[in-house]
Amino acid sequence: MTKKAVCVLNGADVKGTLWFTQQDNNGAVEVTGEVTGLGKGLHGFHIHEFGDNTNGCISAGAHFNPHNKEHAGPTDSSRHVGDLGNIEAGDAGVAKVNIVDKMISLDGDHNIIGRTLVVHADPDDLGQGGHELSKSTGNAGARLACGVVGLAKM
Ligand SMILES: [Cu+2]
Ligand SMILES: [Zn+2]
Repeated sequence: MTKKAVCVLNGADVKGTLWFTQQDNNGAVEVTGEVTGLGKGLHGFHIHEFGDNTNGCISAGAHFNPHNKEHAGPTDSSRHVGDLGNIEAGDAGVAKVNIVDKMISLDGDHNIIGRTLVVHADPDDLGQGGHELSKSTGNAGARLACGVVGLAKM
């Protein structure tokens, strides 16, 4: 059965709505939508562990990582489940998102529902930057906006 989820991002300047659709159990999840108010260029885009925004995006914790792996890029077989890579904004500060990801899920032990989607100030180096934070966060910088992923009406 198709499952659907939604996340509304609410930052000081950065806003967005992202939709998550999974056609079959354990199938790929399609992520679509738009994020506005960004600087031009790449911005780290991750699912963080907790759906807790009581202290803003900080209380969402680290990247969703149920198998205790190192941070990497979305096409790497060994990665955090939450590693969705980057989104890219154009001159107008708008990023159109269209990602198909095989690791996140809308059920089971990779379920992202109830966790937080975060958009960062800087590019995610996908674990390859050689910075001390590359293998944990991709050195993606501040958390510009976040929102909890919730079940959507079908
Ligand atoms: Cu992040
Ligand atoms: Zn990560």
